[in-house]
Amino acid sequence: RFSTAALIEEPITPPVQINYTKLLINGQFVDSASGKTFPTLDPRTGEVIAHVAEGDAEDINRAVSAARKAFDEGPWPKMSAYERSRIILRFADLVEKNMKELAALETWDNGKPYEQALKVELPKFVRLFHYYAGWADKIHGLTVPADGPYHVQVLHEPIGVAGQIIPWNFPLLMFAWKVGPALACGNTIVLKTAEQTPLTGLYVAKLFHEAGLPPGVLNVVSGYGPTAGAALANHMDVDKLAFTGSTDTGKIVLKLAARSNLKPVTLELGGKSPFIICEDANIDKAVEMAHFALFFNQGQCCCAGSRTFVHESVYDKFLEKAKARAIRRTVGDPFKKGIEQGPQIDSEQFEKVLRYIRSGIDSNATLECGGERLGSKGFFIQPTVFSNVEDNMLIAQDEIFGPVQTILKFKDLDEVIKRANMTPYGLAAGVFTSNLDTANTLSRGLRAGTVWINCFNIFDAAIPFGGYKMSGIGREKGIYSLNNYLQVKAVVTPLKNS
Ligand code: TXE
Repeated sequence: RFSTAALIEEPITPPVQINYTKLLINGQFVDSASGKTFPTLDPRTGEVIAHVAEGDAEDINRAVSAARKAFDEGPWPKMSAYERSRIILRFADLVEKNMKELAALETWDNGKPYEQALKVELPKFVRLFHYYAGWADKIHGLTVPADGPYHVQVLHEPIGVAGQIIPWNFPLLMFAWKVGPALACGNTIVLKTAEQTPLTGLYVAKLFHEAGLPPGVLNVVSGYGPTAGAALANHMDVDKLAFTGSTDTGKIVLKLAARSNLKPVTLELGGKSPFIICEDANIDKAVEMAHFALFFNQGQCCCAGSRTFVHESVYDKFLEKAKARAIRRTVGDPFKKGIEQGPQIDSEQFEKVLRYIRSGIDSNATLECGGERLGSKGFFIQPTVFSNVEDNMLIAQDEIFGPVQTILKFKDLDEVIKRANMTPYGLAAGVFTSNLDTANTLSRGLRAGTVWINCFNIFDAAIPFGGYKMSGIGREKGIYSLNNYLQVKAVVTPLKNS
């Protein structure tokens, strides 16, 4: 029943060249200290796109030294905030000029639809840097009243060398969420990209240097987690760590940070977000939005609406339409126009998703559609819908991170709030209703960092994002992210020095 017309016979040649595959340390592209490289693969075919320098602990040391020097000796943290903001804006202009190449590189390395990369993610990337460039010269401290004859200033200073570890599902956006606020506050950075998607991070870091960023301020190291990533989390000279990835790895980096120098850590981790469709919801819109909430980006979103709770009175109608929508989803070469879904990122994630699908079938959820790989090449999976899902099934508990919608039935609000919260995660939630009281009750009752009402996946630069419970620590984007990258210093002076 799925159209395989769009599937790959011959993959479309990406309209971009790969120019940057080395590590970017102290403003220079360099080989890794060990001379080793690793392959990055095309998820459409599993074939090698390029060999990239493989950074490990020694390269992290070199990058941290460069970032330390750039922080301690300047000019970046001491430069006027206005100048810093100008460099960030110039960078954003260069990204705008190179949007097509960047989108093509992102699609090639990650497998996401080219139109999504070009029309959604790159504009959001640029917008985020505009937003934080705007903050750069508006970050300031306070004076506070104290008991006694004291003048008390509270200074907000950059925190120092920031270590940042990002995942592969949104390589460019995760770069922006991390780098934008850190630079606006005057910090220097060592960023480790995900081993599956090293290409766009190197490209944009190069553009940052063209825009006038001084050497050593932004260092990008490609490499694996247990080597390069762990070395960064464990480093004694890194002053702050920001991580996005799985909850298990989040625990590892938090331990490394504690064991080394107690650097503060922000974590943006996994989720199992509820998407709740109430009896008074506009069903057609709810179907479309629930579909988008789960299937967007091949289902590889930390905030994916991966538990679709539907009120019993509209359940059958919703299910029929949700299934029809999933069957209509266009899957194929992400470079092809009109394709909604590309391949999963790699064989590991592909196998993981298929394992969860088998577990759903074994636990007697009803497989409404999909359930298998699509084609014989690359990592494509059929859009899959399960109904009659129960809370205790693995597919309703674990983060599947793939195109698998699980539909559950509920009777009343108290019940659905309780069930929606019955998870170690708390990243996001969706609510579909036309009743204001219901919307208010649910948005107050759900323990999640974001509640989208009659919408989903709204990622404005100004809106904070992050998780309750095991979905993370801290918030990114908006004004909240600035605090992650600032130290607070109280300076106390007697009013009269007598
Ligand atoms: O994640 P990891 P993986 C979830 C999703 C997915 C699962 C596994 O469920 O199926 O995690 O994906 C680096 N020290 N999310 O294995 O391992 C790694 O190199 C330091 C949710 O890809 O967490 C990469 O740069 N760093 C998520 C980053 O951590 C380490 C996005 C993420 O990889 C490390 C991705 C170590 N010991 C996956 N081990 C989200 N929240 O959006 C790995 N890394």
